[in-house]
Amino acid sequence: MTENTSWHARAAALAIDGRAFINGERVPARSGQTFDNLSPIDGRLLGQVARCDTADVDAAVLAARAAFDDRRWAGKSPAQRKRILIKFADLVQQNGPELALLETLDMGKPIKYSQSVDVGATANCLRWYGEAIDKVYDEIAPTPANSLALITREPVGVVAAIVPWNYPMIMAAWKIAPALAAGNSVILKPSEKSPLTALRLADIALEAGVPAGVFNVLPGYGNEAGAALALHMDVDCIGFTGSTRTGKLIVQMAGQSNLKRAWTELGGKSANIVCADCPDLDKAVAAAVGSIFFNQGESCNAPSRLFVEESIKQEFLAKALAMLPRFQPGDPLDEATVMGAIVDATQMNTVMGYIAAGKNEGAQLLGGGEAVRAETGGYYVQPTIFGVEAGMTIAREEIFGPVLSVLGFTDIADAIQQANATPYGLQAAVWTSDITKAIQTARALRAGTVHVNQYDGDDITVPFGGYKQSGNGRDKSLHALDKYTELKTTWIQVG
Ligand code: TXE
Repeated sequence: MTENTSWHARAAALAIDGRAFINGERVPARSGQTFDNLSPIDGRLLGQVARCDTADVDAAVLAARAAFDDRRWAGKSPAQRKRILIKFADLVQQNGPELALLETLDMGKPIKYSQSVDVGATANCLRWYGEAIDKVYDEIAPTPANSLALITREPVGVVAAIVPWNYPMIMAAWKIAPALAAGNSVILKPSEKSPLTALRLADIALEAGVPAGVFNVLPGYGNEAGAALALHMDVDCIGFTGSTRTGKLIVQMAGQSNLKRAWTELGGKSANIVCADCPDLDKAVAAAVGSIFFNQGESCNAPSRLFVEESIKQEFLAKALAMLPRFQPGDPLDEATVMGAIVDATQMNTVMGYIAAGKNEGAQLLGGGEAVRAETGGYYVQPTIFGVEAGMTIAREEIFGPVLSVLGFTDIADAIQQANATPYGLQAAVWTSDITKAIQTARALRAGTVHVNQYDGDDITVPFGGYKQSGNGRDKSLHALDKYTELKTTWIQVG
């Protein structure tokens, strides 16, 4: 049996449990309602998933609040929470093949990456915050001698995490790991397009020793379960990753209700600037192409705007186009596939709509541009490269698909001005051999992360998040703990 048939065989044998997870138990939605969970690989019905709404949110918040108030989790020492989170990470790794398969079936990414990237990063994130939490010290303020002022961090309480479908497990882990490490109770709402791994994470957390009520998962639609969480008067904090449009609603709903702390990680239109003095053109081409087509282009930090200095643009484009064949979409369950299916019909229509807009507005289609593999019943789009002018729709708006927009520039000041001319500010990159130019450009780019002479440098130790309408707050690194803790001052009279 080849790997390919083996993944197909495992997929056929997989039992899907789409029930919610509240207070340590799998339960149907209070209303009894479910929705169809379809695979973008072939349109196949994977199973029914609980359609949670306000009643389920109320039940989960009640359970989370009770768990927080009786301190069954917050009251554990950081070293105890550490042990449980590390066990949670180990179990994620042990269940890796099943979790990878669920992720691939649910959102269409290649199995090769679900295993190596998504499972690995999720386990690593849980382990990292587990290991970190008993090494974080509080502070004593430099007050007058007759006082002792302690500045301590306390968990914020009940945290809601609303996450998207592009990296379902990783996006969940980036929020639940620091929130749980800090002692909060958590309610996770996965995207309706990809709820399966989040539900399995809840089973695994319980097995690892996270007490009932501390971690709850509510699958459902954004305007039902999601909005009920954002509006809830007893949710203390909400961590959101998704579109800028929904991020604005989340912040509004937080303000309309109890002013819960609202943290957002939103869209991007990241600029990748390649100067003529780029130290390694082949590496720059491979990074530009590999990073936009990774995950079918469904990455908020994808470098979707490529700026190439005019003097090397033709050479660069020739090399980029030569790489397209290796990114042709294939069966996500085949281990050789590097680009899989678009998450659903709606998203594929959005992507194809942008491709049509590019053609209509006179952008130069250099490669790709077609939907393919329709005979599978799934949703696949060719890796696509357009030569564009600033101002065209596809040069400005986030497409969230495998579409690269290429622009030119004459000097670095021009490149910086164009790169910053966007409402987004998630990531950016500059390729140059000139260290002064690299640093000055990195300083001038308004983005949460600026890459220099690479694009994929990243790990859990560094913050991730955006400037401007790419959101506020930061996931990953010790800084993420700030979002899920309150600062308390305790002023003690001494003598
Ligand atoms: O995101 P949504 P969608 C961008 C990307 C993509 C577009 C649409 O441009 O094309 O968003 O994707 C929940 N109250 N990104 O529609 O709608 C929803 O159920 C509360 C960028 O999937 O923002 C899901 O759990 N919650 C991004 C989550 O919000 C609501 C990743 C994200 O969904 C809600 C994903 C509401 N009213 C998409 N409406 C990135 N930066 O990584 C929806 N939700």
